[in-house]
Amino acid sequence: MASRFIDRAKVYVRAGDGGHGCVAFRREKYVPFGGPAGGDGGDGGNVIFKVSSDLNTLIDFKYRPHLRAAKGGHGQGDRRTGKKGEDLVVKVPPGTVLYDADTGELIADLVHEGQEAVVAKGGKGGRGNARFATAKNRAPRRFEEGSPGEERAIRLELKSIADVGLVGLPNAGKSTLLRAISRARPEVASYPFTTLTPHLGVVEADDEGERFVVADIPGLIEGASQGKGLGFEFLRHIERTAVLLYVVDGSTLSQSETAGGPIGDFVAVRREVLAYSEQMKQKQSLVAINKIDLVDSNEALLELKAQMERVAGKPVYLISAAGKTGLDSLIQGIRDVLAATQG
Ligand SMILES: Nc1nc2c(ncn2[C@@H]2O[C@H](COP(=O)(O)OP(=O)(O)OP(=O)(O)O)[C@@H](O)[C@H]2O)c(=O)[nH]1
Ligand SMILES: [Mg+2]
Repeated sequence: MASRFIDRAKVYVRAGDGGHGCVAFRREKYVPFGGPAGGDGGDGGNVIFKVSSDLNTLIDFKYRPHLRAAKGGHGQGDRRTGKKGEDLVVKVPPGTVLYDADTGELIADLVHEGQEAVVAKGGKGGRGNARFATAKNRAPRRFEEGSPGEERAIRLELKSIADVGLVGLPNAGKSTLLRAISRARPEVASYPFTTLTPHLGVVEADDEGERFVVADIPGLIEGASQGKGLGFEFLRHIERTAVLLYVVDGSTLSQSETAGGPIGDFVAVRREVLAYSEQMKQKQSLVAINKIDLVDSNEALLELKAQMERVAGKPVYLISAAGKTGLDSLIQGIRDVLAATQG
């Protein structure tokens, strides 16, 4: 299934109305006029948007443009309060910015996993007649209606979809790397084309809250720009990232001589990426040689690094995504490049 990557949406949200207060009287044997016993209405549910890194596009909103939270229940006799309307919690991907569609006002910038914003408040439940009894009026028939839930149109924008795009052959370990450096959970498997849709992960780059967003896309193969494989179409998802990170499988170094090895793989992927668009040529990039845990010779690795640096003309990092080695300096390297592109 080809998934569409949607980065803008407009939705109409409506919080639940508050329930009405109730007018009721106690009915007791031998008591001609029981006291007022109408309970309050329950509050209406809120509409809440909440970040979940399970999502990476706004596509769900295309199919669900109207979102409503539940109404509060009406009050009942015996002073029973109406049930509170359940909140409607709507998941959005990290990096979703919410605006009031009518005024343009910024409502929230939702970045962190679990971060949430109440976008429409539920109405208050009305008071029942039990609350209006006074010494003078022991049998009030007065009650309040619940107030209506807030209603508004909201524009969602998935901003800076990612800062860094991962590119590489299928099986290079892109998804493993994203899992190792963020809380995103793209599938990982030992066969090519495991990743079929883009995934985003937020990398916490330091303790001061600096972070960047990394996009994992399906692997690219030679001839991708002529339509081979899957990956080419997905390059558009990283067209707006500031930085590309080439992920190269370093373990092919110790395998047969048949393929081009890590250098040949890098050159092939870079050719496809640059064939995609002029924009790709403007991007800063870095190279990570992955799976170094599978290479026995340290000497061979350093040799490969030096060679790769000559061919790529960029910083090259030796990492093991699975073994979580070399990741701190890679993250630091990405930060430096990002800082340079922003500054
Ligand atoms: N030994 C070792 N294996 C790794 C490492 N990184 C990834 N792998 C393995 O390589 C295989 C492919 O990893 P993925 O992360 O799915 O690769 P991918 O680049 O996302 O692949 P596609 O989604 O198909 O493009 C899996 O079996 C991983 O467990 C590593 O650092 N060391
Ligand atoms: Mg993958």
